[in-house]
Amino acid sequence: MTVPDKELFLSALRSIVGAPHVLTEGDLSAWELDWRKREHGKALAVVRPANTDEVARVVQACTAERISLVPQGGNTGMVVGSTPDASGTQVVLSLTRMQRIRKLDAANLTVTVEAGCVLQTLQEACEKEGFLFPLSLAAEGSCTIGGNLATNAGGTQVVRYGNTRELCLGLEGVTAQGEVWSGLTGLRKDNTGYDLRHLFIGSEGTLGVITAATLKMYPMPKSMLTAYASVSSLDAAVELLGMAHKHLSAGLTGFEVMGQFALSLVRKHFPQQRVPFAGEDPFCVVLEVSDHDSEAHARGLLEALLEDALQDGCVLDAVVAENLSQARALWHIRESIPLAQAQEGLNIKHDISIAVSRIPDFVRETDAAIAAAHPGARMVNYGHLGDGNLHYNVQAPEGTDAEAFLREQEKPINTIVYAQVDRYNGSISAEHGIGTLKRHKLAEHKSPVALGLMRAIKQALDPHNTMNPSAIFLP
Ligand code: FAD
Ligand code: 2HG
Ligand code: ZN
Repeated sequence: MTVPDKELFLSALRSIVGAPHVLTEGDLSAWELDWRKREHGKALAVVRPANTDEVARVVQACTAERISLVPQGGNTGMVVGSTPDASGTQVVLSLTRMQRIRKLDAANLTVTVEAGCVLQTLQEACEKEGFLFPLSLAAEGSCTIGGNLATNAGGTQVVRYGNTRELCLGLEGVTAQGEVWSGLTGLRKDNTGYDLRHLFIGSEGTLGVITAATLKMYPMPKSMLTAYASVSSLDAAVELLGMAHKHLSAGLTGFEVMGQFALSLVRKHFPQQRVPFAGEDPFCVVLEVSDHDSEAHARGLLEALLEDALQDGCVLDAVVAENLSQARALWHIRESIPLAQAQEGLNIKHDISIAVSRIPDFVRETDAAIAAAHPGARMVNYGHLGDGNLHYNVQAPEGTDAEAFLREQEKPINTIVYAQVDRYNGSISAEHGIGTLKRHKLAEHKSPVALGLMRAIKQALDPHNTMNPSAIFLP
């Protein structure tokens, strides 16, 4: 695009959203740099529409000029999917001005919300009316509903409530041609042909822009109790999970595992947090029970589970939170691991899923393979064990240059881990998505038939390849 054309294009954008909401100057790193600080792109402009109509007109203006758009919510994604490339030719479409909760329908147990609403704001709004919006992740103070849907985010409550996909009953979106699709039905049953919402969920901004959604709410449980237990091995953690399913049934709402090295990073970088136990047992678990009867009932169930598990030997030690602030503190330990990892330095992330029963063998074998090939590499194992989703991360050897480690060893380490994931019939992305960071890996690990179908969908919905063209697919 030549400079006069560029000026014309920018003035068209300004006339749609207002000049203060087309950013081209100054420090744009909040929109151009990804959360993990892996890539600093360069935007043609950051455009901040206020409503769906403005989104549609911005998309029309971009498509007419074949200008690429990168939709962005809270920019907390883990796979460099929400920031522009370095070309200076992509528009970042930031949805954060669209935050309205349009309707809370108590009888239908649904809430309709705009894409830029921050997850925590929605949780709090539902709670105020006595409902639970169960999606929960450490980035909830800044990630948005649009981003959660576009990545099909998981988090810590999936074991009971499912991923974001399971929480979504309807969508409103803008197509790559700039048309508005209104699908905010709130229906639990609707078999009128293809279910379009499922195409947009998890599409990482590559098919269109999500502008609003109708989501499920649940009655707020009477009691939610948290326990923290140490276990001697991952096998013991899996055994405890099985016992928890039996004892608690649908009352089990969270089950997270944390390796001792991951916890040591929390101790090191957040010394104000009181991490239970001495730090000698290889793994700890945080689990949560929700109960619609009473706190006493919930406590009874949880204590019976832990007594059985202590007797059985799969749990070595355990504490149950006495009150909400203790429960929050225990969850905070788990949620601080990604932040502690970031403080420790750049790191390699593998967000994988494998059948729960096979995770202990996977970790034993893969740890050994990496230790042999990359001496000193530090394995940071933790994650959503209840869903078979492990964050199998790798930190550079202590005291070494993390940038050099990533440059030289990320590829061979990825190769080891993903070959193992294939051997175990797992997935190379359980919840973070593909973004730009893993698109070459997707091409290697997805079947050609599946990739062909995905490309056909992309071609049909976004024929000019203007919607987040660098994400998911290799050029
Ligand atoms: P962004 O990062 O802005 O965007 C993510 C992707 O969605 C991009 O491809 C973008 O183009 C697209 N997108 C954003 N908004 C829209 C829209 N309105 N329409 C179309 N496309 C759009 N993820 C989990 O799944 N589980 C976790 O437990 C978890 N924990 C995290 C903890 C921390 C500390 C951090 C930093 C991140 C964590 N994440 C987790 C990753 C991240 O928070 C989620 O992927 C989240 O859903 C991204 O939301 P966002 O608004 O920040 O999206
Ligand atoms: C979590 O579960 C997030 O905390 C982040 O998905 C995982 O940083 C990671 O690898
Ligand atoms: Zn996670």
